[in-house]
Amino acid sequence: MKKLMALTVAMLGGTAALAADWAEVGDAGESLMTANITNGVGALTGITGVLNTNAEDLVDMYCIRIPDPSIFGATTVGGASFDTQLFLFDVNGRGVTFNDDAPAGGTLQSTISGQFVPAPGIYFLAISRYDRDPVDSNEAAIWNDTPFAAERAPDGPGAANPLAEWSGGGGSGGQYRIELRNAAFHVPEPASLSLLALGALAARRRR
Ligand SMILES: [Ca+2]
Ligand SMILES: [Ca+2]
Ligand SMILES: [Ca+2]
Repeated sequence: MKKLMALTVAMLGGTAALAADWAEVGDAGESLMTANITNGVGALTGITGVLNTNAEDLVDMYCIRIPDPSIFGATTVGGASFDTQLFLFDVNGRGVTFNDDAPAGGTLQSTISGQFVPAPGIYFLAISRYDRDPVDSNEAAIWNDTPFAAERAPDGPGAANPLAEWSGGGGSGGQYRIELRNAAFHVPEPASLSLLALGALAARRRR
């Protein structure tokens, strides 16, 4: 048993060092079906990509995991030089939270938290060039435009409905880095799988 515990500690120690950014692959899409799926292990510390002003590159969407909503956060403050918007959707495409200009004020970049995230799990994070906004199948806005400097749960006429498409013009874009706090890659961490395997092994030994 002592050996098993030492092995567990070693694996946890090794996993703690696993943390990385995700770099956009190709051009991330703007729907659940075409989003970049972040594959990796451990903590997802950020996402780097580009919203190209000279292309139809108005929205990039990424599939991530949120292990603990109470400490989750995402921001483009300090990570982009253009006017960004950040959105979070659930796996059914329904809006969770949104911010245009960070609530702290004095910036056109965006910050969201886990305050409106209902449970740990898989979510879709989207960045857009202001003022490209998500709408439902009737072209009703899922979020209102204002107030700009507030993080809000869906409050538009289409608030209750899933994302169908995006609407409105995009201002200039550029390269960005979305800094993430307490987010994880889409796939489960191997540590939790290993611990499950170790648990199963220990249970088998007790028989
Ligand atoms: Ca892109
Ligand atoms: Ca903004
Ligand atoms: Ca907007």
